[in-house]
This record gives sequence, C-alpha cells and structure tokens, in this order.
Amino acid sequence: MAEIITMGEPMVVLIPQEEGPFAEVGLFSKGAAGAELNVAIGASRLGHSVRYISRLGRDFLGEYLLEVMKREGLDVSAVSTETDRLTGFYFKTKVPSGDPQVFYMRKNSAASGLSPADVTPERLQGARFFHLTGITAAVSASCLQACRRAKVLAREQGLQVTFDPNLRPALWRSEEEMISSLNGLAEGCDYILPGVAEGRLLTGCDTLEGIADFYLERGVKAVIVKNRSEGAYYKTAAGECSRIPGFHVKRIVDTVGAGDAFSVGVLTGLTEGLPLSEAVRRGNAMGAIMITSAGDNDALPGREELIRFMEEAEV
Ligand code: KDG
Repeated sequence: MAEIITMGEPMVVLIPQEEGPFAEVGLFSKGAAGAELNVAIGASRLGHSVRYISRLGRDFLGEYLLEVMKREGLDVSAVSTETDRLTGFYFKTKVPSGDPQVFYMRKNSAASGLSPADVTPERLQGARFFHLTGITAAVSASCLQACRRAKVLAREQGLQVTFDPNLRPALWRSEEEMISSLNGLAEGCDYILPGVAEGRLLTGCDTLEGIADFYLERGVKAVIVKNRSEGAYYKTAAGECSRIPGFHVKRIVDTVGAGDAFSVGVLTGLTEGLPLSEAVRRGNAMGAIMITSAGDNDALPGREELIRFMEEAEV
C-alpha cells in the first residue's frame, strides 16, 4: 500500500554537455523529468512508498521512463500505456549557474490524456498524502479535471492534499486562466507550497504573510512560501508562523527541480509526523542539495546523505 500518491507527466530531458545555443551544441545526456515524478523519486529514495499515476506512450521514451520508475521503487500500477500518443520530452540549456532555458515537446503527449478516469477510489485507498502540482493542471483540460477530481476524492478518503502551484505560463492559454485555475485548485487543500514570485502573481499580495493569508482565507490548513536562498516562511490556520533559514551551497549548477526537492522534504517530513517547522527545514535542505546538479532528480539524496548534509551544512 502506498503512503504517498502523485500524478503527472513524466518526460525525458535532454541536457547538453556544453553551454551555448541549441544550434551550436552537439552532445546531450538524457534523464527522467517531470515535477511530480521528481517528487515521487525523492520520496522513494527517502524510504517512502509512492504510487505514481500517469500515462506513457508505447515508444522508446516511455520504455525508458518506466524502467526508471521501477528502478526507483515506485508503484507503477497506475501508469497506463494504453494510448497511441507519444511520450513527452524537453530540452534545457546548460548555463554557468542558475536558471536554464527550457523547450518543451509535450503537446498532445500521452500524459496530456490523463483524465478523471485515472483517479479512482481504489488507487487512493490507504494512502496518507496526495501531492498535486500546477504543472499537471496546465497540461490539458482533462488533466485539470483529473487534478480537481483528485483533490475531492483524496479529501473524501481522508488523505491530506499538498499542492505546489509550480507555474508554467507557457502551458496555459493566458495568465488569467492560470491564476483562476490554480487558485481554484488551491482552495481547501491542506498545504500550499508556492515560490515567493509565484505567490505574488497568484495572490496579488507582496508580502510573505499576505500570500499566506490569501490562501488561509480560502480554507487551506498551512501555507509554505519558498523564498529562494532565504529559506521559507510558513503560516498555519491556527496562526503559527515562522521563517526557516535556507542552507548555503558553494555552487548553484541548475535550479530546475529545487521546488520538487523542497516538496519531498516537506511531504516526507509530514508523513513521518515531524512538526511543520522541521518538515520545512528538511524541505530547505533538499532544495539546497538539488541545485548542486544538472539533472532534474539525480541529486535527490537517500536518507543518510540528507542527514549528513543537514548536520554539516552551513545555514
Ligand atoms: O520542477 C522540475 C520540472 O520543471 C521538470 O522536471 C520538468 O515537469 C517539468 C516541467 O514541466 O517543467
């Protein structure tokens, strides 16, 4: 039985080995990607049982991703290949440090066919958390409906719902549609984990507390705002709030996947019954570890590595 469930689009990512525009780079390495898959892998590496709900094409990219999921110990019983559509993939640029550019090849992908039919009571049975992201919601209209169904069903079945808005404006028709769809989905979730810039855009509030209050007024139990190297701020419906400082890293290689790693820290911490402050601290540590590598999930640590990092790292 899985403790944590998540749902989304897995992709192959192609990462050039040298810096420069696409036309000028020749060698690429491949990896698995997709925000929710990253979360699933991260939680599994920390020893949790995770079921991943998805759809893959019957093609070599899909075969590779399925192999990765199995190698990472995920429950793939809800990963379907019953489709004629192809598996999505994307390219990202190699940058000296920080945020790379990304180019998606995912329109009408296999996973964009996810729909409410993929979210059944049996698939949620016995789990404790359902992790949703705004990327799945952005992929297609049926994916958005699947997310809505997941939230309702999860709550009916006593799961707690964590939601990372994970803004991908390129996948939405308009900013207005993105904001209203994601704020609608956020309503009544247990935990919301926006980045500070995302929170500002979604709520129109400038301050960390303003962002938190916006969602607390909409029935959310706790809001955790990621504030890049500053760490994170959280506030709960009970009025508890705190700033948890971030961890220092010597060199930022690639920021993609840092938010997912943060979600892993919070989600696994909560699953293990840690107080929210400790779960957020673990989230900060996971995010810091993640930005030291180019892959979307390669750097996600096992438990021993995480503990060592948290003991030794400078805050
Ligand atoms: O959060 C990391 C993701 O951005 C990456 O793995 C790819 O899912 C992806 C996306 O939509 O950008």
